[in-house]
Amino acid sequence: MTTKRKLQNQDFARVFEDIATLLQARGDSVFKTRAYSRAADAIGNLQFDLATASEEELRKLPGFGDAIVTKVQELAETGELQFFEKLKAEMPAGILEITQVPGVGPKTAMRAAQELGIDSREALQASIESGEFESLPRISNKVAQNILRHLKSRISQGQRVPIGQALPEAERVMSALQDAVNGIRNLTCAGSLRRHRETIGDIDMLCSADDPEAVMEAFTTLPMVRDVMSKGATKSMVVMDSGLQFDLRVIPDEAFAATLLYFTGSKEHGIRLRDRANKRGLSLNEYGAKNIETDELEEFASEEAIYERLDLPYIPPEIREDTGEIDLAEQGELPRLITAEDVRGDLHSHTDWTDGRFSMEEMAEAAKEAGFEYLVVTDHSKSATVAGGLSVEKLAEHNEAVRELDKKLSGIRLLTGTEMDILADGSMDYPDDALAELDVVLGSIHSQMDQDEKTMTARIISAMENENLDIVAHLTTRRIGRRAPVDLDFDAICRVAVETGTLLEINTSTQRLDLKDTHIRRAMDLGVMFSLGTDSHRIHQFVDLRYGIGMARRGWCTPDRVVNTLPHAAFLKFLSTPKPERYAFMESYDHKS
Ligand code: DGT
Ligand code: CA
Ligand code: CA
Ligand code: ZN
Repeated sequence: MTTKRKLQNQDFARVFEDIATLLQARGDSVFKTRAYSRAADAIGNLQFDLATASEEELRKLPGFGDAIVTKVQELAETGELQFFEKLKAEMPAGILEITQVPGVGPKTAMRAAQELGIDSREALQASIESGEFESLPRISNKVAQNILRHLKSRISQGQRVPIGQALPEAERVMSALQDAVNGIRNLTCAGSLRRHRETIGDIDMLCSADDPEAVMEAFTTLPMVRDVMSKGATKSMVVMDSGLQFDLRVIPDEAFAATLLYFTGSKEHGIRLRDRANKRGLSLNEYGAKNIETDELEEFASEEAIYERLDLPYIPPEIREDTGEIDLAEQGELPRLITAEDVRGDLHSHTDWTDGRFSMEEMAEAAKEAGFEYLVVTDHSKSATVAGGLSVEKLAEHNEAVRELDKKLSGIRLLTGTEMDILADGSMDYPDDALAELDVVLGSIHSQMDQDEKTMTARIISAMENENLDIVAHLTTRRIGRRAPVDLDFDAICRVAVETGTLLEINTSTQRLDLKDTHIRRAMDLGVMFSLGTDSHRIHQFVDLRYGIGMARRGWCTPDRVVNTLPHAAFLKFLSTPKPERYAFMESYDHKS
């Protein structure tokens, strides 16, 4: 069973991006290719559905002339674009696939295809590994090895979907299902999504209902369903338009807690719990706990009750990975994990002064709306030329604008800041006196990301030794599924962070999630303190805090280790404390009051 698929904005954008790539590979003029990439960009920012937009609405969009408008219409009506299909057919296979790899532009992809017959990621990897790839013009060993690094990290990731895509989609599906059928209770996601892993294989949904068959019918006929893999009386499996697979099980109320525990996983955590149950004469299953001698089934009203039956406190889903949580829980020493409610301010944001899309005032209002009490405005520094980084003079004006707006607004406090490039040699992108003026200085690696581990580590350490640099932002620079992390000695950086009083950022942007869970856990052990930053470039991105909270919780992070859990006044005190004494300030602060 297949329903006809309605194109989403991202599908249109994808087609135009692909056209731009193919035209560039073919050697068409920049003028012509740019029209398509600009159209793709414009679509990325739209607030309405392109598939159902009127011609009038389309023509109002920047760069939407006849050529683009008719193509949008053809795509919306037929689901296909003849121009694109013909173009793809004329070009060597694999160009689009290979240009997805960072470091491989359309021209290189074309040469690789024509001269070396490279038509896939796998062929590209083989060609680099054999050294053949370096026979192409302008491909040095260093360039080739860098591409290989990206290639390997991409391949190892397989077909999993980033949580930033999976979670909103799961929420849309749940709300569509609630609307489509009456009498659904406890509708929830289990599996890796509930544990907040950074990528998701498939989505495991559970609910209870009076009429399971009506729920199955509604689920398998949701408008976003592409294929129904199986449909049963209480369990169905579908693939959505996005390609994500969803399972839904209808569970009797009395078995719900046990089933939720089972399907939340992880598998390894579940195995440990079942061992524990066995030692207590119980066999834990999806329905409850069966007494091994009497065969009698004990049922549970909540996950808490099951843990309690196993002589454990409740263990939050994010840390159910069998990495020591059960032993610690047994000793009553589980940490109190940070929550979104603990976070008072956002320490990383951009406006239209640089590469943000909204004015300072719009961003401030949105941050307030999202529940933040303070916001640091951290536009880019002068070397970030692609992002329109601010000169020293502009930075002074920016500071003034932040202070003016802070006076004007109520309900949110603004602080001055910068997201400053850490230059290739570890030096600062602004003079010290300009940095000293700012409330908060973030330092970021945005250039020369292919330095070797020793150079990169020394670069970051040298930046942390500057007394004006408060926070290292998105330390590893990875972009999930797109760009591999830089090479660095993480432990060495953590040690210097502690020595110098520098914070490491947990960047909550869905593209980055950097630091990630394993880093955070290690850094927690090494005594590091953190900041949370949404890195918002648009007003709707402040809510992405939740993804960083997921990562932080997976990293066993507690609120007392995150500086922006401090109320505004205490945060100002923190900032006015000399950098080497700031960790001590956090340690002595009474986080409970
Ligand atoms: P994913 O989908 O790859 O992102 O990861 P999960 O954790 O969602 O795994 P999935 O969808 O295969 O299964 C969902 C949960 O069901 C899993 O976290 C634990 C439970 N589960 C699945 N297979 C097994 C199994 O063979 N043994 C046990 N004990 N539990 C399992
Ligand atoms: Ca799953
Ligand atoms: Ca599954
Ligand atoms: Zn940023």
